[in-house]
Amino acid sequence: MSLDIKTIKQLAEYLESAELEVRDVVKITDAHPEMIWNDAYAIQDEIRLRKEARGIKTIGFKAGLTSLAKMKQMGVDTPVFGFLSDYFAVPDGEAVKMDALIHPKAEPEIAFVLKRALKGPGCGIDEVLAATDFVIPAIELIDSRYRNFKFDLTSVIADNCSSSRFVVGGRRMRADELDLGAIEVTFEKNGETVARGTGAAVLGHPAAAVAMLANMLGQFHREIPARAVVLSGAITEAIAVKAGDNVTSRVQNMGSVSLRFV
Ligand code: OOG
Ligand code: MG
Repeated sequence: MSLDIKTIKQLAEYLESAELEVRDVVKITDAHPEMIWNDAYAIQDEIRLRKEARGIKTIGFKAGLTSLAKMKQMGVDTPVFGFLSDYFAVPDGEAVKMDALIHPKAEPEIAFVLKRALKGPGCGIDEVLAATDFVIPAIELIDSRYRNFKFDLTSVIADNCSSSRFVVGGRRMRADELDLGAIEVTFEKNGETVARGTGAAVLGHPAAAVAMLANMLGQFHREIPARAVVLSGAITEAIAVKAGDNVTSRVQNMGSVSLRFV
């Protein structure tokens, strides 16, 4: 680590207040260019602890920047992970209030719900499929706390990888009943197709992103617990939304999931 614990706590407060007060902030690497990955994950963890101290439950994890489309869109080249708090989850079809968000973007994903804990290192696709209770279509709403949604890798990790809200819906399926790499996803905004992709866009297979997450957590001596929800990462680029918009992800054989914005 290159930052001391006091600075880590200050930066966690800086980023979490930006989220809670719905305002964008200057990215933290401007003042701390020496920051490394472990500093960034320590800040993210401190944000999680702040929330848990207020009674908010952590219900899972998200993998991010797991597709080429997203890495290109954001100008970074390595997958990352963040945590999911209980209040991030919104019901299928729900109206999301724009005044609680800074500049959200929506992206189609596949969510995994585990029946058994997963722990790296050495976790692969087969272990993930065996530990999965079911998979279900999801939309993640990301909302970077950074001005103009511009960041570098350490800044975005500290900011819990832009996590904000997510919804799951459509059909729950057993992961081994599907060829998740081959499933086709159509993402619509206001009834028009705005992006398309296949499961393979995410590291070749969405379960590979969950395995990567377990292996990354393993480096911190942590695991993905049983019952956790895991978002495996956007299959297409993220689409900006505003009040009045609605988005739907249609996933082959798995139904659809939607959100609207007011
Ligand atoms: C970082 C989060 C990326 C994904 O699915 O790729 C992410 C961002 O793009 O702001 O959630
Ligand atoms: Mg995402």
